[in-house]
Amino acid sequence: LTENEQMWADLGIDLKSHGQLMNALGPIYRDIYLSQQNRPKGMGFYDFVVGDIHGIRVKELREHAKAGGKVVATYCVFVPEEFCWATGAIPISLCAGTAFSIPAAEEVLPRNTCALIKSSFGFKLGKLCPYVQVSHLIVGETTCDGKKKMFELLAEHQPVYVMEVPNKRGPAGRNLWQQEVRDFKAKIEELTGNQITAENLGEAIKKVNARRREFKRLSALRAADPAPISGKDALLATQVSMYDDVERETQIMKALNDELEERVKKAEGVFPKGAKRILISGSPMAIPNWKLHHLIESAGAVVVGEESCTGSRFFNELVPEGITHLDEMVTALADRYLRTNCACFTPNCERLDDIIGMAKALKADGVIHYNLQFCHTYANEAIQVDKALEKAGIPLLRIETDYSDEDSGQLKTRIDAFLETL
Ligand code: BJ8
Repeated sequence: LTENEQMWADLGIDLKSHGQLMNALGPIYRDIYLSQQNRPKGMGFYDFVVGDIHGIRVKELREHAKAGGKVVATYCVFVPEEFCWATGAIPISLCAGTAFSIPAAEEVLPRNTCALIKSSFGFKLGKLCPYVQVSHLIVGETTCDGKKKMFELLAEHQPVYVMEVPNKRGPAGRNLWQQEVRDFKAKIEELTGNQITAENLGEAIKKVNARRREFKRLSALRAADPAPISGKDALLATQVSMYDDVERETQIMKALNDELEERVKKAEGVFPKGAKRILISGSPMAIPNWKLHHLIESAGAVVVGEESCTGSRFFNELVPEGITHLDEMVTALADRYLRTNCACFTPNCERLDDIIGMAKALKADGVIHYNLQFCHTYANEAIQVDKALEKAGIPLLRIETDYSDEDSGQLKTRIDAFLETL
């Protein structure tokens, strides 16, 4: 066994299936990513990370665990990562973006469940993901019914803690969420044996904000025409930063942004000036889900932004800094997370404003609404997105898909036809 294989075996991974997954990912990454022209040098880090996707970072997490540290896994941007960093735990967002892990999940879950839920559950059931295996606690949320019930099943295999997210943002919803955030804080303190203080939480808030600021900077740079970076690369940076070390990511992103700034000054881009510009809006794209970006960019357009949890909802809102009283800090932090404009809220008008605001700021020619099949919240909200964009005069294409490649031909035809109209 290689060093990695030994580590995976120690973590209880099914080496045979896992080997097939790794063998499949290499060529996909080469086709989708390494085939791109004129990529920023700063993407080298991400190529390196994906080249050893279940190796180097897992090793770091394992060493952290061996030294007594905790690893906390999440699926949703509602879970406040600052509490983890404050107590010396490492938060990681789990992969849920491949069809490969779905057959294992379909032995248990109904087939008409969203691919993201099936993929995450399948990673555990199929013993395919070393990140799941290395985690001490999985934190779920009640954002949608499918996920909520899946977490009950997941809890039969690994410790799971579920945060309740309210359906409405009014005073009652806010009170509930404030309490949920305080309960989660207590849970993390209990898990790590470390107290959260104004000092360590203040530090954590600054660290996570610093990474958010670099992502906001990246987002602003993508407004340039020609676009200095492909949508695929920007998406990858977001996906990786969700499970990487927060300070390292800030440094890597800073260097990447410095490079992109130079490109913008020289009017250098990855697509010719005037290429059609697309904003994506909708369900998150968990790693390694690069399907829609790849289809759009293969058709000659460029993705300039993602109104998504693997996009703006991950970094747009900062937590206020400079508060010195711990309880006030926690209140401000909870309020920040409540401003995540997820379709699980009713109403969720703020999201419509975000889409229009981003489309204008990024000079998008059109919006593609991305909906995972069987995701009812986003599918129904898409009707309102449609109306709002029509009123704003912004063209929209609505796409519903999953992780398989079966519909690629049909999607390509629809995307080509949409681009023609822009
Ligand atoms: S804050 S978008 S990460 S819940 S796609 S599993 S909603 S059926 S992912 Fe999400 Fe948090 Fe909201 Fe963001 Fe359910 Fe829909 Fe599947 Fe979804």
